[in-house]
Amino acid sequence: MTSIPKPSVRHPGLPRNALGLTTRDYEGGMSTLCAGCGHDSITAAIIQAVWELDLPPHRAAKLSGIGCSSKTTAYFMRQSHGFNAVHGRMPAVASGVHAANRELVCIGVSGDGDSLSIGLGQLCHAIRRNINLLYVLENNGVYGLTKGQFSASADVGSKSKRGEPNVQPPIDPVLLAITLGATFVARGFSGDKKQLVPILKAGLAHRGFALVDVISPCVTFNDHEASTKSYRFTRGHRHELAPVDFIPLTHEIAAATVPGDPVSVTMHDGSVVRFRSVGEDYDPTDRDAAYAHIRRLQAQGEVVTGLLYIDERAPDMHGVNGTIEEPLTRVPYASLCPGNAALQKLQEEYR
Ligand SMILES: Cc1ncc(C[n+]2csc(CCOP(=O)(O)OP(=O)(O)O)c2C)c(N)n1
Ligand code: SF4
Ligand SMILES: [Mg+2]
Repeated sequence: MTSIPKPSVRHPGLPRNALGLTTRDYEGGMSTLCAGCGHDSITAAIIQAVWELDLPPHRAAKLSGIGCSSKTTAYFMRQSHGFNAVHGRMPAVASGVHAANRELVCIGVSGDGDSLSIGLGQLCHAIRRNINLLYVLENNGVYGLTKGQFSASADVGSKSKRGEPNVQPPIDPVLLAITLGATFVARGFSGDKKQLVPILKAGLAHRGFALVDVISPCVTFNDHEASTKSYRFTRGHRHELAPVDFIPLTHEIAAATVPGDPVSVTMHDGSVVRFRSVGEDYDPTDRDAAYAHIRRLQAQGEVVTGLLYIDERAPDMHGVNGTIEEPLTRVPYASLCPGNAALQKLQEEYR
């Protein structure tokens, strides 16, 4: 995807991470989105998360489909690998990337249109296979790029900018993912970077499919009075389940065992995700309870945010298929391909 390069001028005092890089080193091209679009705030949160994780840019692959949201992979990590797939087909490409090189950190960005209509089947099977992918769903309730038609995540009764009400029941990506057996499910708000950054870091550390649904208002087509995906509505109806801390392995892990700390989940790499209670008993490792809790608050008109469900025990796609630890991209061709004689023999068995 072509994008306008950013000027390389930077403040000499910018803090550097363990790799000696500043957040500016994790930026991409200049955004061409509308000023105030929630998607740009999510890009900023992704940049902050990968910078804090000391992720080497060449070890990441950015994948997306089509939409304003899907354009955003051009706006961060310009030194990473990238593939902008056709509409709704990002999960298939991500599956291929993960199959071929399991060492790459896959970051997928999609929209509610891209994910919940044309790409719904793709999303469901990527969840089912538990491919190792951070899947950021930038959810604004509309097809922003094609000028504001309702998407499948629009709530009943939510009105378009011209005043027509949506009458179709919505698909909630969070409930869908929990039902399908997703191993990491979270929801954030583009206007709350403080909450979103640790969620993204935990999603990146998770070994398996990590769905992060982010309410991301479309200021041009869906930020008016009668919209349930506007800045005002989301700020007024947001229910933060429990503040989330992500503690990478390199930090003081002992902090994870603070007395009264309700749930701490140790991730595969030894990092810890910690949930601090805010007065209600919420167990993000209980799938049925998580589903019921989200539904209950939804019925009260609340948009539940936070880390909603996590399962660090389930094997990812490579674990299920028993593939070798070494990335297939490093296996010599002669070992990958059995050769003509072996294939002929195999074919004979089916004659
Ligand atoms: C096969 C195909 N069908 C339809 C389109 C037109 N189209 C482009 S983007 C889009 C929807 C984008 O909505 P969403 O994923 O929610 O992204 P947003 O722009 O809201 O961020 C559609 C229908 C297309 N590009 N390709
Ligand atoms: S049309 Fe909407 S989603 Fe697209 S860039 Fe503008 S504000 Fe963002
Ligand atoms: Mg959209």
